[in-house]
Amino acid sequence: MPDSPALVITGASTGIGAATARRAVEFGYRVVLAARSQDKLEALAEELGGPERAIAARCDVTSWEEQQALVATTLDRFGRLDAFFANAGFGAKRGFLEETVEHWKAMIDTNVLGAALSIRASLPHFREQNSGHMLLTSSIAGRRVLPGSLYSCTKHAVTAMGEALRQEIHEADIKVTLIEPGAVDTPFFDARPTNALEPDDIARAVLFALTQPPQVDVNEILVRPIHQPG
Ligand code: NJP
Repeated sequence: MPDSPALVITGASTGIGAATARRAVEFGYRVVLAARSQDKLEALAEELGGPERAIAARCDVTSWEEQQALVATTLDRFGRLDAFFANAGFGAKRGFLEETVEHWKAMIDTNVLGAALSIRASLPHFREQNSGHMLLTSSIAGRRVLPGSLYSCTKHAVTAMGEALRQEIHEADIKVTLIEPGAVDTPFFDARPTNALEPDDIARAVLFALTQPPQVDVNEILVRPIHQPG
């Protein structure tokens, strides 16, 4: 167990992040669970086997200080950092006259700046050890433009960020994977969607990317539920 690889997951308190944590532990990872809801993170860490397997680390991804502290905690508690899943994010109603300006700012800060800060916090360590794996949750909405969707614009930025990072570091032994879900039944939606994927469907895609041999860099995985038209 002390030599098991360490995976940081942001947005780990619910949905895709929590499901990925469960799968990752099953695959032998130690996980650092990050989000703002400390109580949910602690309950999940307990479920996953306690401090030797899973640590709850409160982190608002919009804070540079908290992202740096998240990486420092991982290295301090587990002695290594092998992969970072930048997954925290949320949406907004479609329509450029919908939502408040404050909601827009928080969404852009979380979905775009938060992902960039996760890269900035973990990359020095990946560079130093010349290995590591950065995974980013984009979306089908990061591949297709949706009418009136500023959320879709944030996810296009994440898709671009993954490719920009890949091109920057391609000579290093560092992998970059964009995860692009279609509709997934999570608290992301106020009204739960029908005909959606389960969070574990995306978790298994994340583990597919994580468990490839060293020479394989899975750069994008787009997963729709069957019958999703767009
Ligand atoms: O949603 P949900 P998902 N700092 O609401 C956290 C994308 N996606 O699992 O901080 C740190 O269950 C929040 O925790 P808390 C989506 O855009 C989804 O579906 O405690 N963490 C929670 O753990 C997102 O990027 C669908 O409130 C922050 C997590 O983020 C990712 O999948 C489709 C935070 C959100 O979990 C996971 O979303 C798609 C902050 N500032 C892409 N703000 C879908 N569900 O259909 C939020 O294409 N969190």
